[in-house]
Formats: sequence, structure tokens, C-alpha cells
Amino acid sequence: GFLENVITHPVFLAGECNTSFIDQHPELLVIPEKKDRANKVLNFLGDVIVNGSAGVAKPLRSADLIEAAVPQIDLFAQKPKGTKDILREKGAEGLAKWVLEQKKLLLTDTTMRDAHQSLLATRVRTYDLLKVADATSHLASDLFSLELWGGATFDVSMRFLKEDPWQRLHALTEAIPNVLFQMLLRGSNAVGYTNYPDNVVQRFVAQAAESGVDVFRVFDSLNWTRGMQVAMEAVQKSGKICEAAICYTGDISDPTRTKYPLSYYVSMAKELEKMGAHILAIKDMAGLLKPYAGYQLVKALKEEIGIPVHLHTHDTSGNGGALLLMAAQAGVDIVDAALSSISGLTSQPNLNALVATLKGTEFDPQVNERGLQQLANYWETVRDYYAPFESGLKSGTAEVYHHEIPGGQYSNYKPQVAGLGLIERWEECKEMYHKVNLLFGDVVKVTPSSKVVGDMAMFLVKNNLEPEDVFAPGADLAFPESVVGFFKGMIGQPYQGFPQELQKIILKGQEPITCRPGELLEPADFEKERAAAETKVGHPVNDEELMSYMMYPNVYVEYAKHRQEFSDVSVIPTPIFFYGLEPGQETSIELQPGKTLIVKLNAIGKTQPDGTKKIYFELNGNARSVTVRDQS
Ligand code: 3PY
Ligand code: ZN
Repeated sequence: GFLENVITHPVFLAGECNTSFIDQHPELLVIPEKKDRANKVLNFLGDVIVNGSAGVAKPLRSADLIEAAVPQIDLFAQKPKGTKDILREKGAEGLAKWVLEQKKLLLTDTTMRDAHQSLLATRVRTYDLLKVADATSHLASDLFSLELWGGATFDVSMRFLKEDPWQRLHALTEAIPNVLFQMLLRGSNAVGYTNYPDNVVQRFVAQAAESGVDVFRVFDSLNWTRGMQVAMEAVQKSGKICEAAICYTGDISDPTRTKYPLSYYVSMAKELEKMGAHILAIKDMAGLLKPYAGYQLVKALKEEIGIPVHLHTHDTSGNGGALLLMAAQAGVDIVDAALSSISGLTSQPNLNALVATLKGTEFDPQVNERGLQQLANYWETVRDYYAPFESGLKSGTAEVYHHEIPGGQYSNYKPQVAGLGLIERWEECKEMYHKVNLLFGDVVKVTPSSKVVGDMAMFLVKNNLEPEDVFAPGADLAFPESVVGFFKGMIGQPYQGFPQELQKIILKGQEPITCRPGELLEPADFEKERAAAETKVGHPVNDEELMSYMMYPNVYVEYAKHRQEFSDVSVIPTPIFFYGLEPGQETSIELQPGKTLIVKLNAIGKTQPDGTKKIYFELNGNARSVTVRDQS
């Protein structure tokens, strides 16, 4: 199609255009063998059947997993109006004002983002989100927002799930037109682990706003407000809601923890209000905010600032529910919680239990209690599909007040530790996380600063070192790249600065920066980047894909190649996607509305001398086979 349009174009035929790009890239004219989508899907299934899924050490049997029942809704009923309608009518400031006028406690449901990032290593697939999206729109219409994008989901969807995060956003937007969509944005790190040039952050925000994000929770991993400014201004410019976060660490109720007292948070909140935040978030990423401390913090903020306060916590200690009640008592406007079956532990506190508790009180959230239970029941079954990604934490643990590992990192740090062969030393790795935090001067730990602390902790444990060994004369250690970048100032400046002696040791003579890293980074030349991306993937790259490429160049290219080889795998039911089929087992895959494949696995051939295997399927009743390389 595209190529034909080019070579039949009058300008092209007249020889008036510069075709040197085509001359220099003869590979453009090699048209790949046309494979139909069904065949690509069979190739993917064959590969899973033979080689399993990356990161799944102990696969389940897909035949053991039952299909999750989607709550029944009246297909002809109109979707109730919700907060998205209020934003459309009143704009961002009007919406913030509306929030302040509500006596009821407003709720954000994090099930579709942080809850699974924190419990299931971010692995929840678009398939399972989309299946319940319509029902969510009907049954959860009285929520303040759904957090369903950003954070680690952007990276993981491409890297491990081989799906397009933008496509997820569009599909959800179509199904849920009434409730605000919320994302987590890491300030100058956008949805990555490193600072990007300002124009990349600006363009990413503008694109996300256009593609369906309504509420941007913006934070800086060191609470360095200068690192938030570019992103906050971009959100304000987009007309969407700028929710700026103070990241909570330490313990304001412990007189021995003097670095981050109540006054520190209040003054940061005032600054964010001045910078134009519509809403202030308390981002308690590790669940360190104890209930009484939470009361004190919310009360002080409500007295000192005029914008709504939105509390985010993790239930790692088991005290999360108590915190939310104390916060409600202190006048918090909005709180984050997760549907019960994906709540608790390193995830958010239990939304359904909170709703039940507040019923009949002045804070009654006035939501559809029965409907939210039905949604929770759906997720209870879906959670089983992701069992290999569970962190193994069985109960709340007060140990979090000691190690301070964020909930969203916990379910990732453990497999990383296991990947280094250190799982037997897991206790030590948690303790080292604590020691490294002190070594670094007691820093705010949230992506990406939390990753730096984790990398250093694993580095020390792996090399049988203690923090003091770093100072040994002549030690000359090869520190992890992220640690060097951090001490160089490449993710910003920590509160009260870096420990200087350590900084000198780690930088080995390199000069640190004290300005905003974004000021030093060359602005991206988007059309040049697009051309580079197109050359790598061999097809046109649209504006959204370009942002995927800007965030994660290698991951995006790998994803795009996977998609060309295997087509859009997000349509495959999750148990089959991760665990494949057994001989005799059948599944149905809806490629698009009205186009469904019935796939049955008949047999798996023996490994051939060339290392391949033949997989015999039945596709809509017809025999089909694919050849797969056995990677074992
Ligand atoms: C993220 O940045 O992904 C987080 O969840 C931080 O808490
Ligand atoms: Zn979180």
C-alpha cells in the first residue's frame, strides 16, 4: 500500500523527488513474505508451548485456570455521568473546586496500575483490563479516578507483555468515558528511569493528555521541586489536572528522625501550590506514614494550603486502612485504595472495606458497594493467572518501617535479588537497603532513586562488602552505573545535598552537576529520532510510538519487531499467553470484533536435528502447523 502509493506518485514518476534514502536502504524494497495474522499468532503460541514465557520460572497449567466472570451489566443502559464529565464542564480548576466542596471522601481505584505493579510485578495485561472496562465504567462511576497508566506499566507492557501502552490507553478511554483517568509521572524522568531533555518531557505529557490521561500525578524522586517544574507546566498547558506530589519518607512522629519533619512537608506543599498544582498528593510510596502521623500531616496541610489533598499509601505494614480513616478524620479530600482482591500488603489498602466502614458516616463515599464487590470478584479470579509474579509476602510487616522499600519496588527487588543468585541472602538484601539509605544520607526513595539504593545494596551484598568497605583506602570499586549517575546529579539534587566524601569516592574525579540535568541535555530532534526509529523497525512510526521510542529506544524496537513477527499478542487470553496449551486443549482468540480464531493444539513434534520442533494445531477446524526453535 504505502510503497505502491510512493512509486505511482506523479512526483516520483517524474523523477523530481530525492530518493537517496531508498537508494541507500535497499532493504526497504525487500517485501517480507506476507504472513497472515492467524499464522503469526500460531507462531507465538508455538513458541510459548516450546520455550515458555520470559520471567516465568514456574509456569501454571492454563487448563487449570478458570475464566473470570465479568459482572453483568445492562448493555443498553447509558453509562452514568462521572468526574470526567465534571472536568469537561468545569475545567481543571473547576474540578479542584468541586473536590473541595465534597463532604464525602473521594476515592481513586489503583487496581489497574499501582496495585498490580506492587503485587504482581506490573504484569497485568490489557486483555484483563479491557474485559472488565465496560463494567467498571458502569459500576465504578462514582469514583474520583482510576489510576491505570504510567509508573512502571509503560516499560513493562512493552518489555515483557509485548503490547503497546498507548493502545491500552485508547481502548480503556473508549470503554470508560465517564471516570477520570489518572497516571503516575516521574517528573523529569517521565515514565523512565533517567532524566530526559525538557522537550521530550513536554511532548510526552502533551501526547498523554491528548491520548486520554486526565490527572497527572507528578513527583520527583528526591522531592526536588526544580525537577518537577517542566512536567507540571506541561500538564497545566494541556488543560488537564496537575496533581503534584510530596513523597513521604522517614517518620514525622519519631523525634530521632530529624531530617524530614512535618515542617519540611508543609513547606514543600506550599511551594507546589505556588507552582500551580491543582491538587496536592501525599505520595507515601513505601507505606511509612503511620496513622497518627498521617492525621497530623493531613491536618497541617489542610490548614496551610488551599488545594485538595489526595493521599496515596501502601499497606505493607497492615496499617494502611487505619491511616485512611485517620486521614478522613483530618479532612483529606481523596484517598487511593484498591479493589479488595488486589489490595493489601505492598499494594494499596482495601477499597471495599473502606467503603463499608465509612457507610453512614459523614465521609460516606456514596459509591456502588455491590458493584465494586462484583468488580473485586472478577479480579480475584484474574489474580490467579499471575501467581508466578507474586512476591511471596504473606502478611503485613512492620519491617517496612525499617527497610523503607517502596511497595512498587518490593515485588521487583525480590526477583532481581533472585536473578543475581542471592535469594538465600534476601534478609541481608533488605537490611542492606536500609544501610545504603543511611550511607547515602537518608534519601527519598522512589523511582528512580529507590532503584539506585537497590542497585547499590545488591552490589554490596553480591561482593560481600559492607558500607564502610567503600571508604577503605585503595578500594577502587566498580560502582553500578545508576549509582555513579545519581552522585553525579543526573537525577537531581537530594535534600541537604550529597554526602561529600562518598560522592568523591564514587565519582573518582568526575565533577558533579548541581543544575537541572534537563538543562544540559540537548533538546531532542524529533523528526531525526523518528527517522532513526523507522529505519530500525522498518515501518512508519506514529507520534505515540515515537514517544515510546524516546522513553525506551531498545525496548520499543524489540517490541515493534516482536509485533511484526507475531502480530498483536494482547488479544490472547492471559493463561494461554503465559502458559500455552496442552495437546487436546482449545482456546478462542478474538483478533478483532467479529474475527475469532478457535485454536486447538493437536500435538507437539519431536526435536529435529536442526533444533526445531513442529507444532500441530487445528485452526477453525483446519490443520495448521508451525515450526519453532527449541531454545532449551
Ligand atoms: C513508580 O514510579 O512506578 C512508582 O510506583 C513509584 O512509587
Ligand atoms: Zn505507590
